[in-house]
Amino acid sequence: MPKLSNKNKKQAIPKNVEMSDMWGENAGTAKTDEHPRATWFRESKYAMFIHWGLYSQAANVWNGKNWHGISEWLMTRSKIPVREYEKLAASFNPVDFDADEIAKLAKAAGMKYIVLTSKHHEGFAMFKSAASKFNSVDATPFKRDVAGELADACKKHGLGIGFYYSQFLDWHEKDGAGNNWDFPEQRDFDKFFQGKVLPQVTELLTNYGPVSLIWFDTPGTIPRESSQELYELVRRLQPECLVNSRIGNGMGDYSSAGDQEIPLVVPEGLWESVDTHNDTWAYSQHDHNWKTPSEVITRLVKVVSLGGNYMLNIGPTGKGLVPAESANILREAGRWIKKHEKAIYGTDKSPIPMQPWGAITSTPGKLYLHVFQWPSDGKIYLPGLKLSKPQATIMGSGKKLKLIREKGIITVEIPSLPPVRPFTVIELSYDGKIKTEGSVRILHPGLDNIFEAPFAETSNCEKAKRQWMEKFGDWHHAEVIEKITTGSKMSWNFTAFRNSLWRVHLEYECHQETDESEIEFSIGETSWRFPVFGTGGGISRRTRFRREMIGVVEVPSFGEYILKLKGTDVKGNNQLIIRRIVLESI
Ligand code: FHN
Repeated sequence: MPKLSNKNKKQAIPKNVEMSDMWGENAGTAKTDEHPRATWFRESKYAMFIHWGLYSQAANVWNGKNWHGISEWLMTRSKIPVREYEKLAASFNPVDFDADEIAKLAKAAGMKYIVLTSKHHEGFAMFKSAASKFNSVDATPFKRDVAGELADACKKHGLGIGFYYSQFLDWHEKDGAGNNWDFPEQRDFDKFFQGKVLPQVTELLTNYGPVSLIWFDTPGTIPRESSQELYELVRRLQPECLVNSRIGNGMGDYSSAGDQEIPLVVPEGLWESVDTHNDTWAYSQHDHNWKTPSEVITRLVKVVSLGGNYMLNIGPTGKGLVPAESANILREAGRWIKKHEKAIYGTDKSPIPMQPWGAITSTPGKLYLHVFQWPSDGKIYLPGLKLSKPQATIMGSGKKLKLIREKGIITVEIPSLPPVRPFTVIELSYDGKIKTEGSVRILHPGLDNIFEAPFAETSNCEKAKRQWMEKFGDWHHAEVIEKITTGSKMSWNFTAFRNSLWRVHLEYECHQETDESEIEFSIGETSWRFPVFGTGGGISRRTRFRREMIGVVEVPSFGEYILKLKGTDVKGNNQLIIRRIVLESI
């Protein structure tokens, strides 16, 4: 084992770590983008995350009480004393665990690498560790090295292996962060860091062959020197191994977005979205809220169209089995992915934002149009694109589709029903380089046209991101416009094809004190004022967004338009936030 430096200062860390520290400020944005070690990551697109540990056996029940939300936090939610929690290890015997089956499932799902929780916040290592006996080999009747078995299975099946490691929170250790029910006294973080974190990460990077990535988490208030030392350790032991941004202090090779966050605008640099199949990461016996195959595909494609990787989590049971519903859904989505692999792996982001009908992925000379909503007018519009000699076919059947230029906009003529379920992909080839020009938003008849906050021009108000939990640890995200006052202005440009009629919906959240504030809506010559109403509670606690119909508007003819909102009488201070405007086709 390499000698570990001792340059960290003894540092006391706060006793309470808030949920909001989980990935927040400290998780920064990673920089490595063009480095060759990132190539496999950029091409892979889809990965399996596995949350598996002692908490999986408890399955969100403790002493007869059911908990809801992320089950790997049971120890802290129930304030379970370390000695009592250790008993879970004494009975941990997941005889149904079969690393090979999990690797095969990942393959069938279309995933290219697996990331396992080698040690989550509970402090229990799913691998043989000389640094702590609290591990799957030494502390359980199971006596097996889970990380090792999975690494071997991944190698056998041509998948990458990565390890999640909680470097800051460790509820089992007196000096780790987070456990103030057993250890209320001041802690010596560096002692824990030198004595457990560095040795265990060294073990992970020494004993299991090439590791594709180390996935650190919840940096909280980890000292900069510790993040730095950890990063250097990874670089020294495995120069090709990637590190995510949750190592903390703005370090890492790529950025992990917030839990379950799919942004609307392309993030900077190399990035991933981490999602879970239901509303918990580890197994919870109460959670059956699985994302369907269509939802899995849609979420994957959206992320890929923004240039990111999608890592979707599964939570095996205490016996080591992947819940059947979860496995079946992943396989079902995988069948579609396999048929459309050229449109996913090795692709790049879309040249234009999400369209009302779906999302685009690209390779040089090709655009892949993933049609989530099949337009009833038989047309797919590609606003803002200039392509030389474009040709369109239906992916899979090779059936040619007619392309026309209608009023300067490339339009693909499609059959009345989607030939492939759940989604049809249209492959569009062209010569030379793609050019973007003019408005990238067109009102698409027959579909909901969504004007999202981050795409607005604003004055006297600001764009922001909001995040909140529904169930405990079940994060939701919204991109909004905030600080709206009287005189604030928001606007979105778009092209309309022809005369058309639209029902207008506004999605917003409004504090009770701002009830009955007044906003003006306009498109072209048409404008009216309407009230917004208190949506209850304070802003951004649980989801309080309300989508409300505010009127019907006629767009008179073909042309360029601007949709405008203006605060005409807004009460209170920063108590109205607008998420989006939707024009529903009538
Ligand atoms: O606290 C953890 C949580 O349990 C889970 O592991 C997620 C996965 O991204 N990360 C932390 C919260 O962001």
